[in-house]
Amino acid sequence: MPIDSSLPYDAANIFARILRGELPCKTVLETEHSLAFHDINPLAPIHVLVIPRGAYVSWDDFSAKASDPEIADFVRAVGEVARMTRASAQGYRLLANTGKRGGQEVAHLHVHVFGGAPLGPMLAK
Ligand code: DGP
Repeated sequence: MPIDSSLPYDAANIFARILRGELPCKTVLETEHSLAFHDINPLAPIHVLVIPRGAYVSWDDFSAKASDPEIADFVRAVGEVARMTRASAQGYRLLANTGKRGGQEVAHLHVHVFGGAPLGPMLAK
């Protein structure tokens, strides 16, 4: 069920639990303000999630409230993941589902990094 990204941050969400070490993940990259790990249900040969360590519901929330160092770290982490996984070698896709209509299911900002195969059209009509 997609979430409403205008809701207050819920510290019980799955990614908050991963950040606290309460749930495991397959880590790809750790930085001061960000964490990247493999998606539990990969939709492409490379499917990594990049999340900020801070408590931000969505891209909307993060872009409005995060500090410049957090934003810089996060953007660099996404790029670093694309290079580390070799997704960048042949092209890749970034996706940040945001809010109900955007299909966001976990209420902690995450950017999907997809790669490793031709990814097809952006959206199905
Ligand atoms: P979205 O629909 O954009 O909110 O994507 C949520 C993604 O999170 C989805 O691709 C599956 C992934 N996911 C959900 N639970 C877990 C988990 O416990 N561990 C990991 N690694 N990924 C998860």
